[in-house]
Amino acid sequence: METSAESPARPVARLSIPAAALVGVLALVAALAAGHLVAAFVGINASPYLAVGNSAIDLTPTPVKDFAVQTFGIYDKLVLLAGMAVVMLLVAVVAGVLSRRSPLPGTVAIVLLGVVAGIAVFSRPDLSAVALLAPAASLLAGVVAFRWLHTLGTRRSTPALGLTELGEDDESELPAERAPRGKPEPVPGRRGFLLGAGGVAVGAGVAGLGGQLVARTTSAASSRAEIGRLVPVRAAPPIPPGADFARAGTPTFLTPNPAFYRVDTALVVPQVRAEDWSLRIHGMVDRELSFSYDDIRDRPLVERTITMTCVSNEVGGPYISTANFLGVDLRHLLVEAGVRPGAEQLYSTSVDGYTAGTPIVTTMDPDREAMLAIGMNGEPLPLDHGFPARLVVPGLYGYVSATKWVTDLEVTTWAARKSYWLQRGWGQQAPIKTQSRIDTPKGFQTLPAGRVVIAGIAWAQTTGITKVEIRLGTGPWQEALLSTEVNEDTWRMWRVDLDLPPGNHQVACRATDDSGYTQTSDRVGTVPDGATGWHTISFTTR
Ligand SMILES: Nc1nc2c(c(=O)[nH]1)N[C@H]1C(S)=C(S)[C@@H](COP(=O)(O)O)O[C@H]1N2
Ligand SMILES: [Mo]
Repeated sequence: METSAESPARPVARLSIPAAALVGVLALVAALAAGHLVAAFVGINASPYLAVGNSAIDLTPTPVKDFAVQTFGIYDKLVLLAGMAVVMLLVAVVAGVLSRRSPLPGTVAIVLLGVVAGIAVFSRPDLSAVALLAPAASLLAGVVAFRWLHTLGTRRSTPALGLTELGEDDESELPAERAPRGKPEPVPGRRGFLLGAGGVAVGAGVAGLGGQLVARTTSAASSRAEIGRLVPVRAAPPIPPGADFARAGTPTFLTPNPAFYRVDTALVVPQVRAEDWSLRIHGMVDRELSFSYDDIRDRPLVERTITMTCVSNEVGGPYISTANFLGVDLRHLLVEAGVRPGAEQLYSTSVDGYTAGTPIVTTMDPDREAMLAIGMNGEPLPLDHGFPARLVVPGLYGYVSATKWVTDLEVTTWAARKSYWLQRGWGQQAPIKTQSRIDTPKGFQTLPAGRVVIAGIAWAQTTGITKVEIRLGTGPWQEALLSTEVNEDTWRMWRVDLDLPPGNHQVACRATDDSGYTQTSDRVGTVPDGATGWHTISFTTR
Protein backbone atom coordinates (compact mmCIF):
# COMPACT_ATOMS: atom_id res chain seq x y z
CA MET A 1 0.00 0.00 0.00
CA GLU A 2 1.24 3.42 -0.89
CA THR A 3 1.83 5.32 2.35
CA SER A 4 4.33 7.89 3.28
CA ALA A 5 4.66 10.58 5.81
CA GLU A 6 3.75 13.05 3.13
CA SER A 7 0.39 11.54 2.34
CA PRO A 8 -2.45 14.07 2.29
CA ALA A 9 -3.05 15.65 5.65
CA ARG A 10 -5.87 14.18 7.62
CA PRO A 11 -6.63 14.92 11.24
CA VAL A 12 -6.11 11.42 12.41
CA ALA A 13 -3.51 12.15 15.06
CA ARG A 14 -3.77 14.22 18.14
CA LEU A 15 -1.35 16.72 19.57
CA SER A 16 0.87 15.89 22.50
CA ILE A 17 0.18 18.03 25.53
CA PRO A 18 3.22 20.31 25.05
CA ALA A 19 2.48 20.74 21.35
CA ALA A 20 -1.16 21.52 22.10
CA ALA A 21 -0.16 24.09 24.72
CA LEU A 22 2.30 25.62 22.24
CA VAL A 23 -0.42 25.93 19.59
CA GLY A 24 -2.64 27.71 22.10
CA VAL A 25 0.08 30.11 23.22
CA LEU A 26 1.24 30.91 19.68
CA ALA A 27 -2.31 31.58 18.55
CA LEU A 28 -2.68 33.99 21.47
CA VAL A 29 0.59 35.72 20.65
CA ALA A 30 -0.37 35.99 16.97
CA ALA A 31 -3.74 37.44 17.92
CA LEU A 32 -2.31 40.05 20.29
CA ALA A 33 0.44 41.05 17.85
CA ALA A 34 -1.94 41.45 14.90
CA GLY A 35 -4.29 43.52 17.05
CA HIS A 36 -1.39 45.66 18.23
CA LEU A 37 -0.23 46.30 14.67
CA VAL A 38 -3.67 47.39 13.51
CA ALA A 39 -4.11 49.44 16.67
CA ALA A 40 -0.98 51.38 15.78
CA PHE A 41 -2.99 52.86 12.91
CA VAL A 42 -6.40 53.25 14.55
CA GLY A 43 -5.40 54.23 18.09
CA ILE A 44 -2.95 52.29 20.23
CA ASN A 45 -5.46 51.91 23.06
CA ALA A 46 -7.46 49.68 20.69
CA SER A 47 -4.73 47.08 21.09
CA PRO A 48 -6.81 44.30 22.68
CA TYR A 49 -4.31 43.66 25.47
CA LEU A 50 -4.33 47.34 26.51
CA ALA A 51 -8.06 47.79 25.99
CA VAL A 52 -8.85 44.87 28.28
CA GLY A 53 -6.38 46.20 30.84
CA ASN A 54 -7.87 49.69 30.74
CA SER A 55 -11.37 48.29 31.21
CA ALA A 56 -10.08 46.20 34.10
CA ILE A 57 -8.80 49.39 35.77
CA ASP A 58 -12.15 51.14 35.38
CA LEU A 59 -14.10 48.13 36.64
CA THR A 60 -11.84 47.47 39.63
CA PRO A 61 -13.59 48.25 42.93
CA THR A 62 -12.07 51.28 44.65
CA PRO A 63 -10.65 49.39 47.68
CA VAL A 64 -8.76 47.03 45.37
CA LYS A 65 -7.49 49.99 43.37
CA ASP A 66 -6.33 51.75 46.53
CA PHE A 67 -4.66 48.54 47.67
CA ALA A 68 -2.87 48.23 44.32
CA VAL A 69 -1.63 51.82 44.38
CA GLN A 70 -0.52 51.44 47.99
CA THR A 71 1.20 48.10 47.46
CA PHE A 72 2.75 48.48 44.03
CA GLY A 73 3.04 52.27 43.82
CA ILE A 74 4.15 53.34 40.38
CA TYR A 75 4.40 49.68 39.36
CA ASP A 76 0.64 49.13 39.78
CA LYS A 77 0.02 49.14 36.03
CA LEU A 78 3.01 46.94 35.30
CA VAL A 79 1.69 44.44 37.82
CA LEU A 80 -1.73 44.54 36.16
CA LEU A 81 -0.26 43.98 32.68
CA ALA A 82 1.87 41.12 33.97
CA GLY A 83 -1.10 39.59 35.77
CA MET A 84 -3.17 39.81 32.60
CA ALA A 85 -0.39 38.16 30.63
CA VAL A 86 -0.32 35.27 33.10
CA VAL A 87 -4.10 34.82 32.97
CA MET A 88 -4.15 34.96 29.16
CA LEU A 89 -1.29 32.48 28.92
CA LEU A 90 -3.11 30.09 31.25
CA VAL A 91 -6.28 30.39 29.17
CA ALA A 92 -4.26 29.77 26.00
CA VAL A 93 -2.55 26.69 27.48
CA VAL A 94 -5.84 25.25 28.73
CA ALA A 95 -7.62 25.97 25.45
CA GLY A 96 -4.73 24.42 23.55
CA VAL A 97 -4.67 21.29 25.66
CA LEU A 98 -8.45 20.91 25.38
CA SER A 99 -7.98 21.00 21.62
CA ARG A 100 -5.58 18.11 21.28
CA ARG A 101 -7.87 16.31 18.89
CA SER A 102 -10.38 18.84 17.60
CA PRO A 103 -9.56 22.52 17.11
CA LEU A 104 -13.05 23.46 18.21
CA PRO A 105 -12.47 24.30 21.92
CA GLY A 106 -9.49 26.50 21.08
CA THR A 107 -11.40 28.26 18.31
CA VAL A 108 -14.25 28.96 20.70
CA ALA A 109 -11.79 30.32 23.29
CA ILE A 110 -10.21 32.68 20.74
CA VAL A 111 -13.60 33.92 19.59
CA LEU A 112 -14.59 34.55 23.21
CA LEU A 113 -11.36 36.46 23.91
CA GLY A 114 -11.92 38.40 20.69
CA VAL A 115 -15.42 39.35 21.78
CA VAL A 116 -14.19 40.45 25.23
CA ALA A 117 -11.51 42.58 23.56
CA GLY A 118 -14.11 43.96 21.14
CA ILE A 119 -16.37 45.00 24.01
CA ALA A 120 -13.42 46.55 25.84
CA VAL A 121 -12.45 48.56 22.75
CA PHE A 122 -16.04 49.50 22.02
CA SER A 123 -16.55 50.86 25.53
CA ARG A 124 -13.47 53.11 25.40
CA PRO A 125 -14.56 56.73 25.05
CA ASP A 126 -11.36 57.70 23.27
CA LEU A 127 -11.83 55.25 20.40
CA SER A 128 -14.04 55.41 17.36
CA ALA A 129 -15.75 52.53 15.58
CA VAL A 130 -12.77 51.93 13.26
CA ALA A 131 -10.85 50.93 16.37
CA LEU A 132 -12.85 47.69 16.29
CA LEU A 133 -10.59 46.70 13.41
CA ALA A 134 -7.92 45.93 15.98
CA PRO A 135 -9.82 43.25 17.93
CA ALA A 136 -11.17 42.00 14.58
CA ALA A 137 -7.60 41.56 13.34
CA SER A 138 -6.77 39.76 16.57
CA LEU A 139 -9.68 37.42 16.17
CA LEU A 140 -8.81 36.63 12.57
CA ALA A 141 -5.09 36.15 13.21
CA GLY A 142 -5.79 34.05 16.29
CA VAL A 143 -8.22 31.71 14.56
CA VAL A 144 -6.09 31.35 11.42
CA ALA A 145 -2.87 30.72 13.37
CA PHE A 146 -4.59 28.29 15.67
CA ARG A 147 -6.28 26.23 12.99
CA TRP A 148 -3.24 26.23 10.75
CA LEU A 149 -0.86 25.10 13.48
CA HIS A 150 -3.41 22.58 14.64
CA THR A 151 -3.63 21.11 11.15
CA LEU A 152 0.16 21.00 10.84
CA GLY A 153 0.48 19.37 14.23
CA THR A 154 -2.17 16.73 13.68
CA ARG A 155 -1.10 15.93 10.13
CA ARG A 156 -0.33 12.27 10.23
CA SER A 157 3.34 11.53 10.08
CA THR A 158 5.95 9.29 11.56
CA PRO A 159 5.71 9.33 15.31
CA ALA A 160 7.74 12.18 16.59
CA LEU A 161 8.53 13.88 19.78
CA GLY A 162 5.85 16.53 19.63
CA LEU A 163 3.14 14.27 18.29
CA THR A 164 1.27 11.24 19.43
CA GLU A 165 -0.22 9.15 16.79
CA LEU A 166 -3.69 8.00 17.30
CA GLY A 167 -4.05 4.40 18.15
CA GLU A 168 -1.97 3.89 21.22
CA ASP A 169 -4.98 4.54 23.39
CA ASP A 170 -7.71 4.47 20.83
CA GLU A 171 -7.57 1.27 18.84
CA SER A 172 -11.02 1.74 17.35
CA GLU A 173 -9.86 4.69 15.31
CA LEU A 174 -6.59 3.12 14.33
CA PRO A 175 -6.14 4.04 10.72
CA ALA A 176 -5.68 1.13 8.41
CA GLU A 177 -2.92 2.73 6.45
CA ARG A 178 -0.57 3.48 9.34
CA ALA A 179 2.77 4.89 8.50
CA PRO A 180 5.49 2.28 8.56
CA ARG A 181 7.30 2.29 11.86
CA GLY A 182 10.62 0.98 10.81
CA LYS A 183 11.71 3.89 8.69
CA PRO A 184 11.96 7.16 10.62
CA GLU A 185 13.06 8.94 7.45
CA PRO A 186 12.42 12.66 7.22
CA VAL A 187 9.61 13.68 9.53
CA PRO A 188 7.79 16.30 7.54
CA GLY A 189 4.84 16.28 9.89
CA ARG A 190 6.89 17.28 12.85
CA ARG A 191 9.22 19.46 10.87
CA GLY A 192 6.32 21.18 9.20
CA PHE A 193 4.77 21.82 12.57
CA LEU A 194 7.93 23.23 14.06
CA LEU A 195 8.54 25.40 11.02
CA GLY A 196 4.98 26.63 11.16
CA ALA A 197 5.28 27.35 14.86
CA GLY A 198 8.54 29.24 14.31
CA GLY A 199 6.95 31.16 11.46
CA VAL A 200 4.00 32.20 13.57
CA ALA A 201 6.33 33.26 16.40
CA VAL A 202 8.50 35.34 14.06
CA GLY A 203 5.50 36.83 12.28
CA ALA A 204 3.95 37.81 15.58
CA GLY A 205 7.21 39.38 16.74
CA VAL A 206 7.49 41.42 13.54
CA ALA A 207 3.85 42.52 13.71
CA GLY A 208 4.10 43.45 17.39
CA LEU A 209 7.34 45.39 17.03
CA GLY A 210 6.10 46.97 13.80
CA GLY A 211 3.04 48.13 15.68
CA GLN A 212 5.22 49.69 18.37
CA LEU A 213 7.30 51.48 15.73
CA VAL A 214 4.34 52.81 13.77
CA ALA A 215 2.62 53.90 16.98
CA ARG A 216 5.71 55.82 17.96
CA THR A 217 6.09 57.77 14.72
CA THR A 218 2.42 58.57 14.15
CA SER A 219 2.20 59.37 17.78
CA ALA A 220 1.84 62.31 20.02
CA ALA A 221 5.58 62.20 20.73
CA SER A 222 6.43 63.33 17.20
CA SER A 223 3.73 65.99 17.36
CA ARG A 224 5.17 67.23 20.65
CA ALA A 225 8.67 67.30 19.22
CA GLU A 226 7.48 69.71 16.54
CA ILE A 227 5.89 72.23 18.90
CA GLY A 228 9.03 74.31 19.26
CA ARG A 229 9.50 76.93 21.92
CA LEU A 230 6.52 78.21 23.85
CA VAL A 231 7.21 81.79 24.84
CA PRO A 232 5.31 83.38 27.71
CA VAL A 233 4.50 87.08 27.73
CA ARG A 234 5.20 86.86 31.44
CA ALA A 235 7.73 84.28 32.62
CA ALA A 236 7.68 82.96 36.17
CA PRO A 237 10.07 84.91 38.41
CA PRO A 238 13.38 83.06 38.75
CA ILE A 239 13.58 80.74 41.75
CA PRO A 240 15.58 82.73 44.33
CA PRO A 241 18.67 81.27 45.94
CA GLY A 242 17.83 79.65 49.25
CA ALA A 243 14.42 78.42 48.04
CA ASP A 244 15.32 74.83 48.88
CA PHE A 245 17.65 72.89 51.16
CA ALA A 246 18.40 70.29 48.53
CA ARG A 247 21.99 69.93 49.69
CA ALA A 248 20.69 68.98 53.12
CA GLY A 249 18.26 66.44 51.66
CA THR A 250 15.05 68.20 50.63
CA PRO A 251 13.81 67.98 47.01
CA THR A 252 15.02 70.66 44.60
CA PHE A 253 12.55 73.54 44.47
CA LEU A 254 11.45 72.77 40.91
CA THR A 255 10.89 69.10 40.24
CA PRO A 256 12.49 68.01 36.94
CA ASN A 257 9.78 66.72 34.61
CA PRO A 258 10.89 63.08 34.66
CA ALA A 259 10.82 63.13 38.48
CA PHE A 260 7.42 64.84 38.75
CA TYR A 261 4.97 62.48 40.45
CA ARG A 262 2.43 60.86 38.17
CA VAL A 263 -1.05 59.69 39.08
CA ASP A 264 -3.70 58.69 36.56
CA THR A 265 -5.95 55.86 35.51
CA ALA A 266 -4.42 55.48 32.03
CA LEU A 267 -2.66 52.21 31.34
CA VAL A 268 -1.04 53.63 28.24
CA VAL A 269 -0.53 57.35 28.10
CA PRO A 270 -3.24 58.79 25.84
CA GLN A 271 -1.74 59.74 22.49
CA VAL A 272 -3.15 63.03 21.33
CA ARG A 273 -1.45 65.00 18.59
CA ALA A 274 -1.55 68.76 19.00
CA GLU A 275 -2.95 68.98 15.44
CA ASP A 276 -5.86 66.75 16.38
CA TRP A 277 -6.57 68.32 19.76
CA SER A 278 -9.34 70.74 20.50
CA LEU A 279 -11.02 72.01 23.62
CA ARG A 280 -14.75 72.57 23.73
CA ILE A 281 -16.41 74.78 26.34
CA HIS A 282 -20.15 74.31 26.63
CA GLY A 283 -23.04 73.76 29.02
CA MET A 284 -24.34 76.67 31.10
CA VAL A 285 -22.62 79.31 28.98
CA ASP A 286 -23.81 82.13 26.75
CA ARG A 287 -21.80 80.89 23.78
CA GLU A 288 -20.14 77.60 23.11
CA LEU A 289 -16.45 77.90 22.29
CA SER A 290 -13.92 75.63 20.73
CA PHE A 291 -10.15 76.13 20.70
CA SER A 292 -7.43 74.48 18.65
CA TYR A 293 -3.89 74.08 19.96
CA ASP A 294 -2.76 77.07 17.90
CA ASP A 295 -5.66 79.16 19.23
CA ILE A 296 -4.31 78.54 22.73
CA ARG A 297 -0.64 78.98 22.01
CA ASP A 298 -1.32 82.24 20.16
CA ARG A 299 -2.95 83.76 23.24
CA PRO A 300 -0.80 85.60 25.79
CA LEU A 301 0.89 82.80 27.70
CA VAL A 302 1.75 83.15 31.35
CA GLU A 303 4.07 81.03 33.44
CA ARG A 304 3.51 80.22 37.12
CA THR A 305 5.31 78.19 39.74
CA ILE A 306 2.80 75.82 41.32
CA THR A 307 3.06 72.84 43.67
CA MET A 308 0.65 70.04 42.79
CA THR A 309 -0.45 67.43 45.32
CA CYS A 310 -2.41 64.19 45.07
CA VAL A 311 -5.18 63.40 47.52
CA SER A 312 -3.77 59.85 47.71
CA ASN A 313 -0.61 61.17 49.34
CA GLU A 314 -0.26 59.49 52.74
CA VAL A 315 1.34 61.46 55.55
CA GLY A 316 5.01 61.44 54.56
CA GLY A 317 4.16 60.32 51.01
CA PRO A 318 5.76 61.19 47.66
CA TYR A 319 2.84 62.50 45.57
CA ILE A 320 3.81 66.16 45.58
CA SER A 321 5.93 68.09 43.06
CA THR A 322 6.49 71.61 41.79
CA ALA A 323 6.84 72.97 38.27
CA ASN A 324 6.69 76.12 36.20
CA PHE A 325 3.41 75.68 34.36
CA LEU A 326 2.84 77.68 31.21
CA GLY A 327 -0.54 78.35 29.69
CA VAL A 328 -3.54 80.63 29.65
CA ASP A 329 -5.86 81.78 32.38
CA LEU A 330 -8.78 79.37 32.54
CA ARG A 331 -10.90 82.22 33.88
CA HIS A 332 -10.41 84.21 30.68
CA LEU A 333 -11.71 81.34 28.56
CA LEU A 334 -14.73 80.95 30.83
CA VAL A 335 -15.44 84.68 30.79
CA GLU A 336 -15.37 84.59 26.99
CA ALA A 337 -17.87 81.76 27.01
CA GLY A 338 -20.02 83.62 29.54
CA VAL A 339 -20.78 81.48 32.59
CA ARG A 340 -24.50 81.55 33.38
CA PRO A 341 -25.91 82.09 36.89
CA GLY A 342 -26.57 78.87 38.74
CA ALA A 343 -23.46 77.11 37.40
CA GLU A 344 -21.59 75.27 40.15
CA GLN A 345 -19.18 72.86 38.59
CA LEU A 346 -16.61 72.91 35.80
CA TYR A 347 -16.82 69.32 34.64
CA SER A 348 -13.67 68.50 32.69
CA THR A 349 -13.26 65.43 30.52
CA SER A 350 -10.04 63.87 29.30
CA VAL A 351 -9.67 62.23 25.92
CA ASP A 352 -9.59 58.89 27.73
CA GLY A 353 -12.93 59.49 29.42
CA TYR A 354 -11.57 60.45 32.85
CA THR A 355 -13.54 63.29 34.42
CA ALA A 356 -13.10 65.79 37.25
CA GLY A 357 -15.34 68.43 38.78
CA THR A 358 -13.93 71.78 39.92
CA PRO A 359 -16.01 74.40 41.74
CA ILE A 360 -16.87 77.19 39.27
CA VAL A 361 -16.20 79.80 41.97
CA THR A 362 -12.62 78.56 42.22
CA THR A 363 -12.06 78.65 38.48
CA MET A 364 -13.55 82.17 38.26
CA ASP A 365 -11.58 83.57 41.21
CA PRO A 366 -9.02 86.05 39.77
CA ASP A 367 -6.70 85.48 42.74
CA ARG A 368 -6.65 81.73 42.14
CA GLU A 369 -5.21 81.97 38.66
CA ALA A 370 -6.42 78.55 37.53
CA MET A 371 -4.72 77.58 34.28
CA LEU A 372 -5.16 75.67 31.11
CA ALA A 373 -1.52 74.60 30.85
CA ILE A 374 0.36 73.55 27.71
CA GLY A 375 3.90 73.82 29.04
CA MET A 376 5.87 72.55 32.00
CA ASN A 377 9.36 73.61 33.08
CA GLY A 378 10.18 75.21 29.74
CA GLU A 379 8.90 72.40 27.50
CA PRO A 380 5.57 71.45 25.99
CA LEU A 381 3.70 69.33 28.55
CA PRO A 382 5.24 65.85 28.70
CA LEU A 383 2.94 63.14 27.36
CA ASP A 384 2.39 61.62 30.81
CA HIS A 385 1.52 64.99 32.25
CA GLY A 386 -1.25 65.70 29.80
CA PHE A 387 0.07 66.74 26.38
CA PRO A 388 -1.32 68.71 24.60
CA ALA A 389 -3.17 70.44 27.46
CA ARG A 390 -4.29 70.03 31.06
CA LEU A 391 -5.84 71.98 33.86
CA VAL A 392 -3.86 73.19 36.87
CA VAL A 393 -5.68 74.83 39.77
CA PRO A 394 -3.51 75.94 42.70
CA GLY A 395 -4.73 74.72 46.08
CA LEU A 396 -6.95 71.86 44.94
CA TYR A 397 -5.99 68.19 44.94
CA GLY A 398 -5.38 66.90 41.43
CA TYR A 399 -8.44 64.67 41.19
CA VAL A 400 -10.83 67.66 41.37
CA SER A 401 -8.80 70.03 39.25
CA ALA A 402 -5.87 68.83 37.19
CA THR A 403 -7.43 66.94 34.28
CA LYS A 404 -4.75 65.87 31.82
CA TRP A 405 -5.34 65.43 28.07
CA VAL A 406 -8.37 67.64 28.64
CA THR A 407 -10.68 68.08 25.65
CA ASP A 408 -14.02 69.11 27.08
CA LEU A 409 -15.15 71.62 29.69
CA GLU A 410 -18.81 71.58 30.62
CA VAL A 411 -20.18 74.31 32.85
CA THR A 412 -22.85 72.60 34.90
CA THR A 413 -24.25 71.82 38.36
CA TRP A 414 -23.11 69.29 40.95
CA ALA A 415 -26.35 67.39 40.55
CA ALA A 416 -26.06 67.04 36.79
CA ARG A 417 -22.62 65.41 36.58
CA LYS A 418 -20.67 63.15 38.89
CA SER A 419 -16.97 62.87 38.09
CA TYR A 420 -14.78 59.75 38.05
CA TRP A 421 -13.56 59.74 41.66
CA LEU A 422 -16.81 61.10 43.10
CA GLN A 423 -18.50 58.00 41.72
CA ARG A 424 -15.93 56.05 43.72
CA GLY A 425 -16.50 57.62 47.10
CA TRP A 426 -14.07 60.56 47.14
CA GLY A 427 -15.12 64.03 48.23
CA GLN A 428 -16.68 66.70 46.04
CA GLN A 429 -14.70 69.52 47.68
CA ALA A 430 -11.00 68.85 47.99
CA PRO A 431 -8.81 71.81 48.96
CA ILE A 432 -5.24 70.76 49.69
CA LYS A 433 -4.64 70.36 53.42
CA THR A 434 -1.75 72.06 55.19
CA GLN A 435 0.89 69.38 55.69
CA SER A 436 4.60 68.82 56.18
CA ARG A 437 7.05 66.00 55.61
CA ILE A 438 10.47 65.02 56.91
CA ASP A 439 12.87 64.19 54.06
CA THR A 440 16.03 63.72 56.02
CA PRO A 441 16.98 61.67 57.93
CA LYS A 442 15.13 58.77 56.35
CA GLY A 443 13.08 56.56 58.65
CA PHE A 444 15.29 54.03 60.47
CA GLN A 445 18.48 55.57 59.09
CA THR A 446 21.65 55.35 61.17
CA LEU A 447 23.87 58.45 61.22
CA PRO A 448 27.00 59.54 63.03
CA ALA A 449 26.21 61.26 66.32
CA GLY A 450 26.99 64.97 66.52
CA ARG A 451 25.65 67.47 64.03
CA VAL A 452 22.44 66.21 62.40
CA VAL A 453 20.24 68.12 59.95
CA ILE A 454 16.52 67.44 60.06
CA ALA A 455 14.93 68.87 56.91
CA GLY A 456 11.86 68.57 54.78
CA ILE A 457 8.99 70.29 53.03
CA ALA A 458 5.74 71.94 54.07
CA TRP A 459 2.82 73.11 51.97
CA ALA A 460 -0.40 75.07 52.26
CA GLN A 461 -1.10 76.11 48.67
CA THR A 462 -2.92 79.47 48.25
CA THR A 463 -2.18 80.31 51.89
CA GLY A 464 1.55 79.87 52.39
CA ILE A 465 3.63 78.50 55.24
CA THR A 466 4.56 80.70 58.21
CA LYS A 467 6.13 78.22 60.57
CA VAL A 468 7.38 74.65 60.80
CA GLU A 469 8.27 73.01 64.09
CA ILE A 470 9.85 69.73 65.01
CA ARG A 471 9.79 67.77 68.22
CA LEU A 472 12.19 65.07 69.41
CA GLY A 473 10.30 62.38 71.32
CA THR A 474 7.96 64.19 73.69
CA GLY A 475 10.30 67.16 74.04
CA PRO A 476 9.45 70.79 73.32
CA TRP A 477 8.59 72.01 69.82
CA GLN A 478 11.49 73.82 68.17
CA GLU A 479 11.05 76.16 65.25
CA ALA A 480 12.70 75.29 61.98
CA LEU A 481 14.51 77.64 59.62
CA LEU A 482 12.35 78.27 56.55
CA SER A 483 13.63 78.57 52.97
CA THR A 484 13.04 81.72 50.95
CA GLU A 485 9.35 81.88 50.03
CA VAL A 486 8.64 81.62 46.30
CA ASN A 487 4.89 82.16 46.32
CA GLU A 488 1.83 81.03 48.25
CA ASP A 489 1.00 78.31 45.73
CA THR A 490 4.18 76.37 46.31
CA TRP A 491 5.81 74.24 48.93
CA ARG A 492 8.37 75.65 51.32
CA MET A 493 11.43 73.86 52.65
CA TRP A 494 12.58 73.83 56.25
CA ARG A 495 15.56 72.64 58.28
CA VAL A 496 16.71 72.28 61.87
CA ASP A 497 20.37 71.74 62.74
CA LEU A 498 20.83 69.70 65.90
CA ASP A 499 23.66 68.31 67.95
CA LEU A 500 22.65 64.79 68.95
CA PRO A 501 24.30 62.27 71.29
CA PRO A 502 24.32 58.59 70.27
CA GLY A 503 20.91 56.98 70.69
CA ASN A 504 17.53 56.29 69.17
CA HIS A 505 15.44 59.29 68.24
CA GLN A 506 11.91 59.96 67.17
CA VAL A 507 11.11 63.17 65.37
CA ALA A 508 7.78 64.68 64.34
CA CYS A 509 7.06 67.83 62.33
CA ARG A 510 4.09 70.15 61.99
CA ALA A 511 3.42 73.23 59.89
CA THR A 512 1.46 76.40 60.53
CA ASP A 513 0.02 78.28 57.57
CA ASP A 514 -0.61 81.98 57.00
CA SER A 515 -4.19 81.66 58.23
CA GLY A 516 -2.78 80.70 61.65
CA TYR A 517 -3.88 77.09 61.36
CA THR A 518 -1.47 74.51 62.79
CA GLN A 519 -1.55 70.99 61.40
CA THR A 520 -3.70 68.68 63.47
CA SER A 521 -2.16 65.58 65.04
CA ASP A 522 -5.35 63.65 64.23
CA ARG A 523 -4.41 60.88 61.88
CA VAL A 524 -6.93 60.40 59.12
CA GLY A 525 -6.42 58.41 55.93
CA THR A 526 -6.54 59.73 52.39
CA VAL A 527 -10.20 58.86 51.68
CA PRO A 528 -12.35 60.91 51.11
CA ASP A 529 -10.48 64.23 50.94
CA GLY A 530 -6.85 63.91 52.05
CA ALA A 531 -4.75 62.59 54.92
CA THR A 532 -3.88 64.50 58.08
CA GLY A 533 -1.48 63.89 60.97
CA TRP A 534 2.12 64.65 61.84
CA HIS A 535 4.84 62.92 59.90
CA THR A 536 6.94 61.07 62.45
CA ILE A 537 10.08 59.03 61.87
CA SER A 538 12.67 57.18 63.95
CA PHE A 539 16.42 57.15 63.39
CA THR A 540 19.57 56.23 65.24
CA THR A 541 22.81 58.09 65.89
CA ARG A 542 26.03 56.25 66.79
N1 LIG B 1 -6.95 62.34 32.40
C1 LIG B 1 -6.61 62.26 33.68
N2 LIG B 1 -6.23 63.36 34.35
C2 LIG B 1 -5.88 63.29 35.65
C3 LIG B 1 -5.91 62.08 36.35
C4 LIG B 1 -6.32 60.92 35.64
O1 LIG B 1 -6.39 59.81 36.17
N3 LIG B 1 -6.65 61.05 34.30
N4 LIG B 1 -5.55 62.03 37.67
C5 LIG B 1 -5.60 63.28 38.43
C6 LIG B 1 -4.91 63.17 39.69
S1 LIG B 1 -5.62 62.19 40.88
C7 LIG B 1 -3.77 63.90 39.97
S2 LIG B 1 -3.15 63.95 41.52
C8 LIG B 1 -3.09 64.66 38.92
C9 LIG B 1 -1.66 64.21 38.80
O2 LIG B 1 -1.03 64.89 37.75
P1 LIG B 1 0.43 64.42 37.33
O3 LIG B 1 0.34 62.97 36.96
O4 LIG B 1 0.82 65.29 36.21
O5 LIG B 1 1.29 64.61 38.53
O6 LIG B 1 -3.70 64.48 37.66
C10 LIG B 1 -5.09 64.47 37.65
N5 LIG B 1 -5.51 64.44 36.28
MO1 LIG C 1 -4.56 62.59 42.77
